[in-house]
Amino acid sequence: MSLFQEMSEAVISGSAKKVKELSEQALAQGNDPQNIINDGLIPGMNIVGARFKANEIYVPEVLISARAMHAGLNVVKPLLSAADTTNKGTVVVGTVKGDLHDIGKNLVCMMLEGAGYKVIDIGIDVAPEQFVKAVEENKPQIVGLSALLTTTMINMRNTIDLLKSYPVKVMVGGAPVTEKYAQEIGAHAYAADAASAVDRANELVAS
Ligand code: B1M
Repeated sequence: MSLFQEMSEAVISGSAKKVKELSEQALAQGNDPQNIINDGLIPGMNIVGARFKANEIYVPEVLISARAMHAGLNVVKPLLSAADTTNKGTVVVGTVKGDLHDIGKNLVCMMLEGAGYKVIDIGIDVAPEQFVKAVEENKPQIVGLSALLTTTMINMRNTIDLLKSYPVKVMVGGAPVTEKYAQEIGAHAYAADAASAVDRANELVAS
């Protein structure tokens, strides 16, 4: 079994200690931090997602795997952030109201930081008014909204409506979100994954 397969298995079995050790080992072997995320950590979490969907595992197991995935992300995060120290702009990022999913959002934050943005992560279950407050306080160029539930996507629209009078661009993403939905609710950009979020942010600050 390859190191990345072992890492995926450790995410699936929820062994945070093993995921941390394997992530450190992968870095010591000279692997790119982004490959560790894309080829080791995310595939494991994808399998967890499929099993959760098929009712083969339940919320506690998913949480244990999520914690294991975070243990790996914490190992690679400093290296991603060190990759580029230029400040390309400020991005306020949060998961919308009613939604507690933060793994994808955290990845997006890490990738943006790694690409040279100042990221203000305002957390999960963020009400539209809290996004507005963060915009007033931090004057970002971009606001990033994440949603993982079809029931909370509506809060992207509510947030965008409130932000219309502010000079910020809004980027949206998350598993149920599509390009079409992003256009319908008036978002300036849609990103399907964390790497594309960096591309879209670069386009938004250049426009
Ligand atoms: Co939840 N959950 N969950 N869950 N959970 C999903 C999303 C679900 C699809 C599982 C399923 O049924 N198949 C389903 C949603 C169904 C739907 O709405 N259509 C679901 C459900 C139903 C629920 C609960 C309602 C379950 C319950 O209690 N009965 C509940 C809701 C809680 C709430 O939020 N109010 C719930 C709870 C949980 C846990 C707490 C157990 C846990 C979250 C832990 C945490 O985040 N700290 C959890 C998890 C882990 C999942 C799955 C298994 C994995 C999500 C994940 O982290 N994926 C998920 C199933 C799945 O997606 N396969 C599921 C890995 C992550 C890297 O990907 O988040 O998609 P993702 O992020 C990607 C892209 O989407 C994108 O980039 C990221 C990196 O590439 N992206 C952006 C994300 N945000 C972006 C923002 C951007 C740009 C790109 O710009 C700003």
